[in-house]
Amino acid sequence: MKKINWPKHAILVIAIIATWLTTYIGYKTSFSLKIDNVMQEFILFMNPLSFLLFVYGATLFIKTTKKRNIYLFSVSLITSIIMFSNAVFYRFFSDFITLPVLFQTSNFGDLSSSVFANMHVTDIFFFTDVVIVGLAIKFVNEAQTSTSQRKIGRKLYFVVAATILMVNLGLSEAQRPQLLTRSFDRELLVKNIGTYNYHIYDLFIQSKTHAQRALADGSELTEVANYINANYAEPNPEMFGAAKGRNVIFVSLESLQSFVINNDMKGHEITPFLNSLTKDPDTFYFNNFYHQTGLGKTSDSEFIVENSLYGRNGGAVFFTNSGNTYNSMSEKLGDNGYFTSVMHANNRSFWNRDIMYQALKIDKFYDVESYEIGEGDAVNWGMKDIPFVEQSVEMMKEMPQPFSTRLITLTNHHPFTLDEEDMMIPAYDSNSRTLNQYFQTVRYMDESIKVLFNNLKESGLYDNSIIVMYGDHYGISENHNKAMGMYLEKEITPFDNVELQKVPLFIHIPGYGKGEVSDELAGQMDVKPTVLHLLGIDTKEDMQMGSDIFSPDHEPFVIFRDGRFVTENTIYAHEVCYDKKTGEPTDSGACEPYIERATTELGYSDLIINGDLLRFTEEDQ
Ligand code: GP9
Ligand code: MN
Repeated sequence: MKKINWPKHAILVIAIIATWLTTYIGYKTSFSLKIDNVMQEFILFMNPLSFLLFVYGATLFIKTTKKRNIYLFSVSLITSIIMFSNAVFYRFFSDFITLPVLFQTSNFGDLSSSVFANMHVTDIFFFTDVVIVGLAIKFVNEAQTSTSQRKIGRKLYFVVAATILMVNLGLSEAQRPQLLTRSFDRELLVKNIGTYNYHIYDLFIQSKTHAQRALADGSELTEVANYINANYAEPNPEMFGAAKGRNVIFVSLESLQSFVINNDMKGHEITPFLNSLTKDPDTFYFNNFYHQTGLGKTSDSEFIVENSLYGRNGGAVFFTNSGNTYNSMSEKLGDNGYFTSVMHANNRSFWNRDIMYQALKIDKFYDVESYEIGEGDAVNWGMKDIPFVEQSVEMMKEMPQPFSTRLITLTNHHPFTLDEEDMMIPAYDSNSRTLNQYFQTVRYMDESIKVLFNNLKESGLYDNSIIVMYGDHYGISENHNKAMGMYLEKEITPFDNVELQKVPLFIHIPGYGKGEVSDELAGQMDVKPTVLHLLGIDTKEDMQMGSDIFSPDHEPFVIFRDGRFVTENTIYAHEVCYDKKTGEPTDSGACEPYIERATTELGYSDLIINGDLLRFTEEDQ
């Protein structure tokens, strides 16, 4: 090659462009990232850039050419190894690497045996940039800069890099609000902030978790156990074992709030099937039941139902503490001969479910790959609920019995969109499109539950099963208070906002005949002990915050993740104590004794999770 004089920093520019393009082409060829619009494609294209500018940019601080070149070459090599490893991992797990997966020993067996099988010759492509950088170092003869030039240029360079990062984050936030605070999906993270930034983010979250865990030694456990024992509620002898040996079919009713049950919207019944269930002699319908989720939304509801513990205050516990030891309902059911699973037609990495389900000892996850999504079967976030339940029942027929499964519905999810042919009632006409459409998607979900019941009956599974259905969290946020006020014909106060956190709970026991509408004040925390007791499984030794709703000792006290709470006579919200009957602020003395209890209980739950304390109970056993 003829020696030409290249501009200063030519190698740096070549390295950045080479790695940038290699990464982008890698995205397109090795991962199936769903891109819905041009903006998402643009974000995907730009997302490696800010990271590469920063990391490669460190060469601007290195004085000698030799060291600079070694650094550039190493960066290109490391980024290539990261992309290559993710590609190989993705072929097997349809997911990106997260640190806990590398540390979970149970995964390692799978990993090492499949790593080689999943390498392709074409993966050499990932190292294209390394070759390019190598050649550039060898053949490019770049001009040198003076020290003063260097300083000005450097500043400008990092301002540009930071600007690109900001633009990237801004566009991502617009596409996916709360992407980083809720961290709901690795695929979304990679699509929006890029693989490299994602790994830094993952490292940050995981190291925070590890530090807290390292400081715990199990001595806190006694205090927590004392609190839990003191609140234990003896099962109701009449209900204990009432459904012994039966299959359990949980249904997580997406975004379903109680205000629609036995209610109408301009004369249209919103949930005709669920309404009929409230009057059904085989059903217990709980109309004074609250969700207790935080930022982790659906995943928090799953966490609560599985563990009878609170999710985390910030971020989703499914992400932050998937490496913990738990004593989950699924594990207990497994120990009692049950085959346990979750059925949900979404990608497996969403909410980190694939990893967390291993920690919860769930035998199988029927994710989107288990479903056939035909023409017209998808809307909004994915598969429609009706084909979803139809195919789920088909798969249930094949499960070893007794089984426990959790169907997670999806159609009634924000922004509540529906195909014309699935609209069974008209939209509402407030100023909130969200609320207007909500009634229609709820109506559709109700229909899917009817299909579920019919298909279970046809399959022969119905008689030997119980069906436990609950709303996972609110669907209409406080941003829509005005429209909500119009529908409910009242002004929505902080008191009403607490009341609107009521979600339905149905426990349907075919053939039972003594069901009723119960106004026992309860929350999602209570589901685990209630259901286990129905199956005749003891929970006396369990580290759980809830208690059996059927128990005569069940305490009517529900604490929200954010510290608000509900008692028999009061509601406490934003430091105001409300009288439950009038909805008006009342003497704070009425709430006082519970304020401390709420703080203590949330604190103990956090202690268990942050310190991974249940690992110490396992060691005891
Ligand atoms: C995603 C579904 C919805 O798989 O569970 O999650 P959400 O946004 O409701 O937490
Ligand atoms: Mn949800």
